[in-house]
Amino acid sequence: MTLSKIDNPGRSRSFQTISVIGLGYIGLPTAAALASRQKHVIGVDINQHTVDVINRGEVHIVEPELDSLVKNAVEQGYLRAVTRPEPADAFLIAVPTPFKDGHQPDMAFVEQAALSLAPVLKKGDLIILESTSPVGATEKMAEWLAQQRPDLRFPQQETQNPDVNIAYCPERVLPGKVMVELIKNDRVIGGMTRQCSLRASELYNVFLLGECVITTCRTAEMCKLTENSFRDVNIAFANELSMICDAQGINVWELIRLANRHPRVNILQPGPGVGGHCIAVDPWFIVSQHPDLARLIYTAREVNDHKPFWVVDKVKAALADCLTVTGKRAADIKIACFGLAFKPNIDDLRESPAVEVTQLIADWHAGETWAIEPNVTRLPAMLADKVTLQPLEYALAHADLLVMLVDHTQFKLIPSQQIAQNWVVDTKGVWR
Ligand code: SAJ
Repeated sequence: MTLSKIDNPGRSRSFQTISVIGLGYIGLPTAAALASRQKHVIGVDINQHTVDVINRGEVHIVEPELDSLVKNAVEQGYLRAVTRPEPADAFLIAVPTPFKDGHQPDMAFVEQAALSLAPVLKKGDLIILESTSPVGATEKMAEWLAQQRPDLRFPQQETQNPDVNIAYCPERVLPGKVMVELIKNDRVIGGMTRQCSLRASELYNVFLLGECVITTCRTAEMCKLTENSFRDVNIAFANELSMICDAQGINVWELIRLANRHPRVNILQPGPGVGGHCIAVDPWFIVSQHPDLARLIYTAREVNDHKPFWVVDKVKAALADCLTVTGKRAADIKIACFGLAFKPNIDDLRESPAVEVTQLIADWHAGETWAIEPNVTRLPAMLADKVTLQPLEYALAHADLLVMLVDHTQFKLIPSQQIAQNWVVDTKGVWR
């Protein structure tokens, strides 16, 4: 069901102090959005450096508009950061949920957050889990809390009027557009009970322009996993097509453009693989709970994870051809990798297939491997000793083999006549 602002006036005064646990790329923007609505926000993070940076009114992550919001919130006294939870009316948990060996979800940070806030919980509080989680995680968290606080009644014990309300509300924001999407996107609100959902909606309506759509916590957990798995499966389709088209001598980007003129076809874009902290991780949460049923989701992960290796094989073939034609030694060939970020026009290199491809090339290639990444000034540690960061113009003028990995705007603007190299592996169809 959809909850309108009339059902749920939202600008409620019932949350005076709100605690956000985990001040990363979701928690900090959410804390800043709440503080910008004159709520007193206590941000909690186990990392002392993060806490110090925020308390100086600065940010430790790059996201448009976030720096000014945090600066204002700290200066006006609406946001402060600490390392241990303090009493609040609502607790919003946005800590990482990576996977362990065998792609099993690692809920240790959620458990740690729940155990650390349990001592300061009081009757009337609301707890919201935002971290991407396997189905059943919210109920598990409620069990951990109930074990710590036998003096309080939780929704699994008292469905009508529990002392503490608990809900699962996944974040759905796109890196690079977080502050816009945080406010505009609809929210899926999965309360453990209907009352829990209503309380959680009231909290989000402090800053939300989108709608709060109420469901159960298990459906909300699955909804988040579904959204990112949907995207992963669709990108895998594009990546698989790109490999088939390459074998057939067909331009995959032209093919997709043509196929997408069908009114019911909308194929995504192939690339060097799938990166980021969500799409390459979340589908595993479904697979880990249903290895026998999640066959398509599993295969999509395999296709996307395999793509960097396929790209490296294309680079190896291009180099072999280059050596044959020029008569040069491999040690004399300079390979320039364009882009390291996990997607265009951001500076985030974590879990990036472009970094993986560049690393694989540098590990194997006898000559120099260069990276061209206008969004960073320093290479990540795993590339630092074997790859050189080069300016765009220098690489275009001096490299022998170009590998296009990320379609940053700067790269798309390079006129094709400026690309003099005979050997180009273009994973994004930019220089076709
Ligand atoms: N990619 C392609 N081809 C495409 C689209 C994307 O290869 O056509 C690649 C990108 O280059 C990148 C990866 O997929 O490597 C992921 O990029 P993305 O833009 O699809 O998604 P993220 O990881 O930045 O953000 C996603 C979003 N989820 C969906 O769009 C369903 C975002 O809304 C979520 O909040 C976020 O994951 C998250 O935190 O879960």
